[in-house]
Amino acid sequence: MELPLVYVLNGPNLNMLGMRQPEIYGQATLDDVEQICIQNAEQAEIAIDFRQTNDEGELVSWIQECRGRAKGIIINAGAYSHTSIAILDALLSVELPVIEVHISNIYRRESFRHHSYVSQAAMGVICGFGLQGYALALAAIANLILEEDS
Ligand code: CA2
Repeated sequence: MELPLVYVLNGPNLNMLGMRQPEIYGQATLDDVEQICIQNAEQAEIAIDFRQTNDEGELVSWIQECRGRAKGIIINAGAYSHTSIAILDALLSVELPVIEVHISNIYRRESFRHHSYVSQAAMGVICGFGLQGYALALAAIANLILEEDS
C-alpha cells in the first residue's frame, strides 16, 4: 500500500541552521531537521518530500505541485511567513491540511514576527519547540490524514 505523501517545505535562510545564531535556532543543521523528519515520518507511516529554498516563487510552485500529489503540507516559510500573501494564496488554493512550524517562539521575538500570513491557511501552528516542532507536526498531520480517510 502506498503511504500518504506530505511535503515538508522550508523557506529562506533555514539552510543556515547550525552555522549562525545558535542562541535562537540551536546547533542543529537543516540536514539534522531532515533526519528527524525522516525518522518521525517512518513512525507515523507517511512518506515525506523534504525541501528548502530561499526563493518565494519556488515555494509557491512547490505548494501548487502538492495538488493531486500530496495529502498535506508542513511548512516553515521562514521570514516569508510574515510577509507573503503569495504563499498564503497558494496554501489556500491547494485545499490540503497545512501545519505551520517555527523553530523559535515568534511571539517572544520582535513584533514584526508576531503576525504570520501562513497561519491563516494552517490547521495549526507549532512554534518555540526547536526541531522537535517538526516531529510534533508530522504526528499531527498523520492524524489529520487518518481522520480524513476514515
Ligand atoms: O523560528 C523559525 O523557524 C523562523 O521561521 C525562522 C526564520 C525567521 O525569519 C522567522 O521569523 C522564524 C529565519 C530562518 C533561519 O535563519 C537563520 C539565519 C541565520 C542563521 C541561522 C538561521
